[in-house]
This record gives sequence, C-alpha cells and structure tokens, in this order.
Amino acid sequence: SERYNPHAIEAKWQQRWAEAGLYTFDPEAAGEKFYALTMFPYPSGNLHIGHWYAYCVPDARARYMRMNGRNVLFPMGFDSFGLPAENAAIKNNVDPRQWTYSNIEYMTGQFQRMGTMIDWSRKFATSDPEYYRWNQWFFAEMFKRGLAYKKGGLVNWCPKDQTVLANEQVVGGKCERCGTQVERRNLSQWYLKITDYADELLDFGGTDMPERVRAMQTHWIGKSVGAEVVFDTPVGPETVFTTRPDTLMGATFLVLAPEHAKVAELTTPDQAETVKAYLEVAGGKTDVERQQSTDKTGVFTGSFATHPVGGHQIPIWVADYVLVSYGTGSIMAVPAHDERDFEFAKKFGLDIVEVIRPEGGEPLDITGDEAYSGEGLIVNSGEFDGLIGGKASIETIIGKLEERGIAKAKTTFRLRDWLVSRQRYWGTPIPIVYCPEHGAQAVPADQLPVLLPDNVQFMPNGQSPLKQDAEFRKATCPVCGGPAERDTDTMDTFVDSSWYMYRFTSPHFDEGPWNPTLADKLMPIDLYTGGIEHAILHLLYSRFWTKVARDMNLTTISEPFKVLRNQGIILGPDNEKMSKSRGNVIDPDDLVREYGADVVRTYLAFIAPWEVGGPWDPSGINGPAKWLGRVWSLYFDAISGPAENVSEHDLRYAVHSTLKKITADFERLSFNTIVASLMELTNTLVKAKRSPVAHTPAWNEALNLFNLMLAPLVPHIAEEIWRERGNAQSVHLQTWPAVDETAAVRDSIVIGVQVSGKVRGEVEISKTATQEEALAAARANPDIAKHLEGKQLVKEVYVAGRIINIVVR
Ligand code: ANZ
Repeated sequence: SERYNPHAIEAKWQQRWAEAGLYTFDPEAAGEKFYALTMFPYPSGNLHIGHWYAYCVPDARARYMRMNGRNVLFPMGFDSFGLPAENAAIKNNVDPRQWTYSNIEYMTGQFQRMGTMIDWSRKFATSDPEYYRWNQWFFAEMFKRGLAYKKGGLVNWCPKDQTVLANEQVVGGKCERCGTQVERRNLSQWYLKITDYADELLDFGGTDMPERVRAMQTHWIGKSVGAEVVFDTPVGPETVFTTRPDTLMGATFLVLAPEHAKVAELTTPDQAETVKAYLEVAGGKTDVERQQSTDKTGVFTGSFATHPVGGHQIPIWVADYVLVSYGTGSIMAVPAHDERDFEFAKKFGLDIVEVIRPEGGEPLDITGDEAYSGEGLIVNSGEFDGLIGGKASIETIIGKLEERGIAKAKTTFRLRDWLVSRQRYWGTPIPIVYCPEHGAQAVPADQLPVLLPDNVQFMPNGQSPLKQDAEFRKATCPVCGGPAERDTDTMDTFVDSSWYMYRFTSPHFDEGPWNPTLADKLMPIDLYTGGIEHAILHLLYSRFWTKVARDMNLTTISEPFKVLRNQGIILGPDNEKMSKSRGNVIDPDDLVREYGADVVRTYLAFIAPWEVGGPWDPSGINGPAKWLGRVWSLYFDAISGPAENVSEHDLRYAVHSTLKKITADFERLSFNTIVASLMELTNTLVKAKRSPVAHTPAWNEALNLFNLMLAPLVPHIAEEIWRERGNAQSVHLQTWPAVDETAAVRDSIVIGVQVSGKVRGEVEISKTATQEEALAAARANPDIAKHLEGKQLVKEVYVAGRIINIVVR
C-alpha cells in the first residue's frame, strides 16, 4: 500500500471538517460545557513556532475533553489594535488597517493548517468597529460610574513609541514593548479605577493560577498594613505612611520626595540654592533608577518638624529614595531599623536611635553597617518600652496614638489606577467630548461606535494623530447640543483583551458587549492558557474587568478563568530566545511542508514538559516523523519480520494500561509523556501484529482503541485511519474509550530472589503462581542458577507476592 503521506490527507480532512461544520460550537448541544481558550495572538504577520506551541498542544487537550462528552468551546480571534501595526505601516508606507487585516487573513490560513478544532465562525478582530464599539460603551459606562476619570500628574512616557504607558507596561524602568528607557511627563490622562478592586484582586479564591502568577500579582498590588502618623512642621501638619509605627520613637528625621508639594515652602532661604540644584538632578531620574541607586543622595531643607510623642525637633530632608507616588510621598526615617534610612543617616551624620532590640540580644551597634529590621523588644520608647514587637504591639501602639489624634491605621497599596489614554492612532477612540459649557461628557450609546477615521497622518510626534483631523474632532455636546471637541487619544489595547473571552460566547451580538444569557452559560473559561509574560498585565486587567462587569450586572461570575496554565517557551536550537536578528528562528510553515502538521504537533507535544518548554532540536523532529510512519504501516502494511509471541493478556495489558496512563496525563496536561506512552504502545502493537494474537478479537480492539487514543494529538492521520477502517462517522465525534481495569493490571509480578540471604536477581511470575512454579522460575534464571551450582540445598521458600528465598550450603 501507499506510504504515509501527510500532504495527501491533511488538506483533505481540513476541508471536509470545515464543510461538515465539525467544529462549530453549539451552545445548545448535549454535554456539560467546557470553555478552552488560548490567549489570542497579535496579527504580526506570521505564526511562529511559539504560536504553534501555544495553540496546538492545548488543542489536543480540547479535543480530549470533547471526546469525554464535554461541549467544548474553543474559539480564536485577533488582538489587532496596537503599535506594531502602526509602526509597520510607517516603515512600509501602508495603511495600518490594510496591514492588519491582510495579516489576519494570512495567519488564519496558517492556523487552519495546524488542524485545530477552533470554531472559526466565532472569529473576530478587536479592531472591528463591531467590537471596539463595546470598548467605548464600557468606557462610557465606567465614566458614569466614576470608574473612568481624568487626572493630571506625572506619567510614564516612552520617547520611542511617543505615548504614555501604564505602570504595568514599564518593566525595570523600560517600555515593556520596545525596551526604551521611560521618561516622566506631566500630563492629564484617563484612568480606570482598578484600585477600587485592589483588595478583591488579592483574593484568588475562584481562580486556579500558577503560584508564580499569584505571587507576581500579589506583589504588584502590594498591600501594606500600617499607619499614617502626623508630624507638625512650620508650614502645617505633615502625614507620613509607615508600616512600623512601633519604631516611632526611633524616627530621627523626616524625608520628603523631591516632587512633594511642601518642599518649596519648607526650604529656608539659606538652603534654597542647594535644594534647587538637587531637585533638578533628581527630577531627571526614573523611579527605578532612584530605587536601585546604591548611593543615597539628598539635601536638608533647613526646617524642622516636631516629634509627635517626644515633642523634640527633628530635621526635614529631601531625598529621591522617597517616591512621591507611594504612601504620602514623605516618610519618618528610622535609621536604626530601616536599611535605606540607615545608609542615609550614616552618610549625612544624622542621629540613629535604637528602639527595637532582638529578644535577648545586644544593643544595636550604630557604628556598624546594618540596621536591625526584625522584630523584638521595644526600648528607648518611654511608655511603649517592654512591648514585644510584632503585629499585636503595632496594633496597641496605633490604638494609643489614635487616642491622641497623632496617627490613624492605614492600609496602602502599591497598585495604581490603570492609565488607558494613548497618543497613538491604531486603537479605540476614547468616547468623550468636551463641551465648553458642560465639560467632559461621554458619547451616548446610540452614537457609538466613534469610528476611527481613515487617512490620518499618524507619524508619531508626541501628539495624538487624531488631533490633526479637524473633521474627527468636531462633535456636539450630548447635554446642550452645542459644539464640542472630541478626545483625540485612543485606548490602551489591553482594554480590548480584558473582555474578549466574553465576546466569543456571542461574537455577533449587537445589543451589548455580549449576550448575558450565553455568557452566564459559557463563562468562566475552564482552561485558559498562554504565556507568563502577561502575569500582571492582561491577567490582572481581565480579572478587574470581570469584577466591574459583575458590578454592572453583565455577568454573575467574579473571575474570568477557572484554571490558568502557562506554557513554556520554545527556544532556538542554540538555547537562546528565537529572534530574526539571531537567525535562529524555526519556521513552522517549512516544517509543515516537509513533515505535515501531525508530525509538528507531535514533536511540540513531545519536546519538553509543556509548562517548561525548551530548545528546538532540528533533528528531534525525525523521531515523531518515523513514529507516524510506523503507525501508518501498522494499520496499512503487511509487517515482515520474525514471528513474535505476544500473548492476548500482554496485548490487552499494553493497550489498557496505556489508555489509563494517557487519560491521567491528559487531565494533568502532561503531553510529552502521552507521546512517549503512545510510542511505546506502538512497539508492542508492531510485535503483536507478527504474533498469533493478531488473529484474535483482542487485536481488533487494540487497533480501535489505539486509533481513538491518537485522535486528540494527531487529528488528521487518526481520521484517515479511522475512515479507512470502515467507519462512516468522524473519529472526532467518538467517545474517549473506557479503561478495562482488569486488563490494565498485569497478571504477572516481578519478585526478588535471595540466595542465602543475598538478593541475586528477579523473576517475572504469574500473580497466582504456586510455590513450585515460583521456585522453578527462579532456578531457571541464569543469575540465580550460577549461585546454586554445586551447592547443597538447605531450604526453599516462596513468600507469595513478596520474595523467593533459597538457602544453600
Ligand atoms: C518607618 C519605618 C521604620 C519603616 C522601619 C520601615 C521600617 P512597604 O512595606 O513597601 O509598604 N515608605 C513609605 N512611603 C514611602 C515612599 N513614598 N517612598 C519610599 N519609602 C516609603 O514600605 C512601607 C515603608 O516604606 C514605610 O514604613 C516607610 O518606611 C517607607 F523600621 O516607616 B517605614
């Protein structure tokens, strides 16, 4: 017969499946719903091997769930607004829309060649007006609810991308997208009030995310429990935030951030020059540079504050290790117990007063080079002396200070509101108009979408490109009908991806962002997969969005995904990240042309534990290619070779124990071990085909079950075999086979054999073997026989199922 030719069968089945609507999801179909989603791609031009890794491997899981009777929704779309389109358009002098949509078409074709069970009838792109209309609707609703607001202040500015960024998009002081050092600008921008949900976002009760993601989100939200303490200054009271009110008596100076509003007033005339010079230098540094700097810098303002308990005077300094955007922008410095304050005090010769002493420890050596930041006994603190540090004493102290009106318990978060304005073209226009009479007004729902105009000069120049479009800017005030100006910024594209998972439940719905009945039925996502790089961006924003939508009665759930899992990264053969500049990129199209999609799918599942990833080994793909060739011959070729003797029991054991193992592996997303088990089973089947067992019903059962086991992983070859075996209905409509538990256990066991107290070997015997049979097997084993030779037998015992003992002299 013919050899395995993936090209002949893959295109054929892809077309027939599409014609038959095999993967069209019907919310009314039988079976409990299972919503499987992999984060949708950006239409950058081509699917790379990382996309295949992210989409095909979970596709096998989705198919497995479907065979297990679940009504599986597995949709796909494109996250198509954003800078790359605009940058590519500038570079190649094409329209961003055209660039985007032709990429979408091309990539959809590539996607289809993977042979996934994606329901393409649900595809949409976030740059479709039918989609972004609902971004605008959400924005307007949030504006009405006070969840979207405009505010001036220092923001992150990427000088390369010529736009502001959210805090989440600044990684280590650099633009998350292009790696350029971020600058700070004073601008008035739109924010979404994610901080309203800070506490709730720390509760991961309804969502199973990897520990690493939870830890990253927890750290990002950064909840700190402490107190605000008030110090009197010559220009009025100044409040500081501290997590350690128990160290209050050790506060020997105050420090203000350089941008703090009171710096100017507090600066005395003789310090004016020094302070001014310092502010100029500090103003040019980013928060990250300031915090990472090992050398503490700062200047004295010339003013003093009054210690609220001691009543004595302490100096007020300005230093850039205090950030204006955190707490109150000022701190009480406790050098004895805070590392940063300690370094600062040492450098500038400020007082260091010990107030916490480790229990049973020595007084702090203030000439040393470390503060003591742990807990302990409170000392040198008057009425607080003798308290033991820790949460309880902190609460006691806050209580006492509260009574005197000096302090207030306070919880602070590191999380800031989500800055969503962008000064770029290719995004959702912000649906706000400014009326000279009525100020900022949301565009009414019946006027949405505010269409993104074509033919805009979008060369970035620090201004929103839409600003240059006079026609676009013209609007009317929804309150008075008078002339108004449109906002010309566009939204952060992370808005688009915050709720797209709901849209897949009713992609063509036009009475709201989604059909609430269908969303209630199909959400949350049962298994969400994608890269870890989104841990505090998309994954935090989409959790926030779900909570807002819940509070707007658009959904009843509080978390968008039940389970999240992150795949690893496929590296280049050189173990480096794949990139065009390194020349180590593996092109999946080339691989499909050479080996077919099923082989590529197999290799990706096999290459590494899916959640770990690893380097692409160019020769490694030959293994899966050979394997599928063997699978093909198993079914279609007469196998030559010496006769074998695989028993019926062994055959059924191999099939059912493999089925049992890979069922468990599918459940825990262990794809590489599934491939290994299927390969191993193939060996047994090839042997069995040359055994008399190939003429028994067990053989037919084996071929059927193996065929079904192949279906999720290698859908094309599995379908071809299935149909060739005379089945009228698709293999992908079959039920995942049930394990015959009695066949899945071996009837033989392996037993150790001792000769005169020493283990000399093992024998495989039937579980029901008699003592006589067991001993015969032991004596027949050459490893054992050589220890018996020429010796006199003293005693022989078989402890059933445990051990064989032979004593000789
Ligand atoms: C006195 C003190 C004594 C402090 C001590 C710590 C240890 P987290 O846990 O990150 O919330 N702090 C407050 N506002 C700040 C700002 N804007 N810039 C830089 N540092 C600031 O940190 C809270 C602690 O960081 C606060 O508690 C304050 O220093 C400092 F033994 O107050 B602490």
